[in-house]
Amino acid sequence: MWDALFIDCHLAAMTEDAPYGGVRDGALGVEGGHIAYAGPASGLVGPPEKLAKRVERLAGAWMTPGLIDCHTHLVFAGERAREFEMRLNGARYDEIARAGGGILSTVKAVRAAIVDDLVAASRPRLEAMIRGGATTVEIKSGYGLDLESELKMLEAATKLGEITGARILRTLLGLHALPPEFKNDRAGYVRLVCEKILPEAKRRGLVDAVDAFCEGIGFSREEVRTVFDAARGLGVPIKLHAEQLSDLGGAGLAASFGALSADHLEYVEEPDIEKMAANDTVAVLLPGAFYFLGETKKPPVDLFRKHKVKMAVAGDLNPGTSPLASPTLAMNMASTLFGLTPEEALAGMTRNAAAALGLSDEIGTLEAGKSADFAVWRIAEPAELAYWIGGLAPERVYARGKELHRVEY
Ligand code: DI6
Ligand code: FE
Repeated sequence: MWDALFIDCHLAAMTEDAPYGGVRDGALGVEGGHIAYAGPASGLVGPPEKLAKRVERLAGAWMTPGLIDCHTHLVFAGERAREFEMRLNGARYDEIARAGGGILSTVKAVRAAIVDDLVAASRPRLEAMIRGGATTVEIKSGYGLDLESELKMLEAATKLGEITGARILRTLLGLHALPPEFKNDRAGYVRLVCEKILPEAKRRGLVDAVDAFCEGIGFSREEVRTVFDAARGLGVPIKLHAEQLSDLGGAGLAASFGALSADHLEYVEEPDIEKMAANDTVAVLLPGAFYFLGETKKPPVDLFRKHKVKMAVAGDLNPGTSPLASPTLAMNMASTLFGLTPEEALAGMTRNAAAALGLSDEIGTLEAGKSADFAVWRIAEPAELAYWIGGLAPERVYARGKELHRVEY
């Protein structure tokens, strides 16, 4: 007997066998937090009440895999809305920085916070994402920039998963910005990350991947290579912020290390895309930052298609460049700004996002054996998920078979 059986619904299973992996008049059985059955209702081997302890009728709703935001900086303290306001009132960047704005203002606020402060500040953002259909969220550190504060951020991310029931992946983003105390010692900071922060985060079981900001205003390819070597030595998977504002060849470097993903990629060139294809490195597109910064150079979506590089879509939720806590709005932006089809946008927040986290066996599609992570939407067609410019929300959200969110209409 299954724990639950959902019927009177359509599945956008996001398997690759049909558009959206679509199954009209589908059914989904759940047992022990996993999917026991996902397919046509006509394939059920008996009357629903005989198959499951609980039968849920969804009145023609669509079911999708739980949405996966595979790139966020969701844990932070303080705010930067005032900075946004100053900018729109005509303030220059150096004036904002002098008034205490910019990324280092977030670092200051994070360093002053305790873990519970970070959890309290970040929880509403995570819950907004869950109400928007997210069941898995990757969260990066990178606003602590010292041992204690980076660990604090990773601990806060861990706690948020325990509190909300969402699946949280934690990424150490030590090379995000140069902390003020290392202003004249870049190599010293890279050593601190490689020799102290990463090994300690790993020893405490707080890290699922490593990331870096490879950019003129961030860290060089050689600095990034040093942290990748350290990650490889510890067996920690690799991701990279690459080619957001310029081409430093970061995506190619990441691919050569077998990275799970290279993210942003507005400025990536074809040879590095070929390296990504050869190493199955996912291209994570972040339209929220592109939108918020008013960028004009788009990521080369046609080349990703040509070389069959998987495209994921993520929110990049962060206080400076992408205050975006809506997975479906990220999908809409991926379609309207970058030209992804609605099906590609949904694959980008399900199947391909799972690949970007190394979790393809567990989440990302509705298939027997995978975790029972799914969302239920009152829509007529799956294309609606990328169509609405905000305002769309699922009726129900489940992770590991457990209900995280429900509204009755
Ligand atoms: N790229 C970005 O655009 C953000 N981080 C990153 O690696 C900026 C984050 C911030 O301004 O707080
Ligand atoms: Fe980012």
